[in-house]
Formats: sequence, structure tokens, C-alpha cells
Amino acid sequence: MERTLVIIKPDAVERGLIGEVLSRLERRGLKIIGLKMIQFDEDLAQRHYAVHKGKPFYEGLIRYITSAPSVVLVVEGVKAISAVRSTMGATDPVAAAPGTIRADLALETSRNLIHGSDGPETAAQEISLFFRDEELLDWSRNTDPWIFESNI
Ligand code: 3AN
Repeated sequence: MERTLVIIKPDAVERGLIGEVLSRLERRGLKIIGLKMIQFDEDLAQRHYAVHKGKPFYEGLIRYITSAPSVVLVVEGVKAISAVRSTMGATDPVAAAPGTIRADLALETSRNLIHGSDGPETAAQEISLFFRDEELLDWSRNTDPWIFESNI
């Protein structure tokens, strides 16, 4: 089982798409083990997007992520990191595969609705940026055996 961090970003919150995004992740079978609404401040935004510092879009990215509340969650599942990223679609929504969140609901890279960690190390580091250990629930879902064969 893998864990990964998802951010439902300010454009999704402002556009009333929290439920739509959560629903797509839930219907795929991913298990939510932590969830909260937050307001990014400058410091948190800079820490989360440290790898992009110095890039031409960095200032706009910080303004965007701090502009309204976000929803952060941790999901768990077999290959959860890839599963979230394939449900999200490519960074540029116009290049994203139809059926993905970004292709279906967005048009611009700088307004692409959702973030998902891109690898195991990033996932662990990003989860710890937003959640304390005790905020993540280790729970067994009644439907798990119908989603994960190893649970039968
Ligand atoms: P992804 O979110 O698909 O993993 P990253 O990690 O390359 O993509 O970029 C992180 C975020 O930075 C994107 N979700 C987007 O909001 C922003 N971003 C990346 N590239 C650009 C760009 N060329 N123009 C504007 N914003 C960008």
C-alpha cells in the first residue's frame, strides 16, 4: 500500500469542484485517511513549491495557491501515487488525456485544480508538511476486499 498527498487547489474550491474531485478519487477506490481545509500562507506555499523557486511561473504560483482555501488529503491504495496522477491528468490540462480531472474540468496549467505527489519520497515529505501522524487514520474499510485483492 502507498500513501500520497493530494491538494484540491483554490480554483477547484472557488469553482465548487471539491466534491467532484473527491468523488473521482473515491470512485477509483482510493481510501481517504486524512482530510482538511486549509489556507496556504506565504511560508507554507514557499515550502511546498520550493523546487519551483526561480522559475518564471513561481510568483504567480505562490499568488494562486495562497489566493483562497485549499483542501488537502492523504489517500492510500495499491500504487496510489500513480493512480492519483493518472486520475489528475497531465500538468497542462489541454494536453491531458480525456476523462482525467484536468482535461475534463480545466484549461490552463496555472489553474489546473489539483496537485498529487510525484514519487514515494516526495509523497512522504509532502504528507509531513501538511499532516501530523495522529491526523492520519489507520482504518480498514469494509469495501477494501472488493477493491484490493490482497485484502481477501
Ligand atoms: P504537476 O502538478 O503536474 O506535478 P509540476 O510539479 O511540474 O506539475 O508543477 C507544479 C505546479 O506548478 C503545477 N500544478 C502548476 O500549478 C504550476 N506550473 C508548472 N508548470 C507551469 C507553467 N509552465 N506555467 C504555469 N504554472 C506552472
